Amino acid sequence: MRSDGFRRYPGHLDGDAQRTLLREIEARVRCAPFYRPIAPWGRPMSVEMTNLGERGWTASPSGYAYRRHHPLTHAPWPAIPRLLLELWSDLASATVPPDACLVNVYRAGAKMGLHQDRDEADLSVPVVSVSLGDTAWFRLGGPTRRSPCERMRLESGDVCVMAGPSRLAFHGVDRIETGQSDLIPGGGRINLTVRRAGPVDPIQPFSIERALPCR
Ligand code: MD3
Ligand code: FE
Repeated sequence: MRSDGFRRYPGHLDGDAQRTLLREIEARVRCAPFYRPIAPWGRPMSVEMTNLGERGWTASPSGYAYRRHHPLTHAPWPAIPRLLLELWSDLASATVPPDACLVNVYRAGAKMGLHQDRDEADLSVPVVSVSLGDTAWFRLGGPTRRSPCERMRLESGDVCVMAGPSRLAFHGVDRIETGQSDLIPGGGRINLTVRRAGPVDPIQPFSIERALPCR
């Protein structure tokens, strides 16, 4: 158990829920195909991506940004499946709804270097992640690149919540371990991260001038 707000729920989604969610993702990917982003330093990433929701995380030679449209089709991203919205309300303890879901696909050999997630407008809102398919060797550190890392295997159906200080922890995926799940045809892993990317409206300050008189 970590004390930094990171929580893991091993096997939170059973086989039926995983298959249902995968089918919903596959249907949406037909409208918003996976693509391989070019990192700002010019090399294609080993992970393929697409997004769901109002905003989607994109990488390109001009940098990282949340965008409202798919960079190749220019269509708005498909909707976030209901199961993910329910996970968010059950686990994120956030007062705002999510507006983005990054979908990462790891085929054999794909990995993700150590990084922080800081492109969202409000970095205090938690992130909820769902793993499907092959097992990831995940590395979770702390607030600096040199913080000690904990290694864990993320398996199909596992859900993680990054709240509190862990929201800004460095993390990465070292490698994919095949043969642990037959969920994804041809093998591979899909990770879904449900997020609030856009600004969180401040509470409207109470104004006596605006208050309606009682009658
Ligand atoms: C810790 N994804 O999409 S999921 C990412 O497996 C990302 O695809 C990895 O890192 C993946 O940005 C890791 C677990 C995860 C997701 C978001 C986090 C851990 C996190 C955000 C902050 C801290
Ligand atoms: Fe990340």
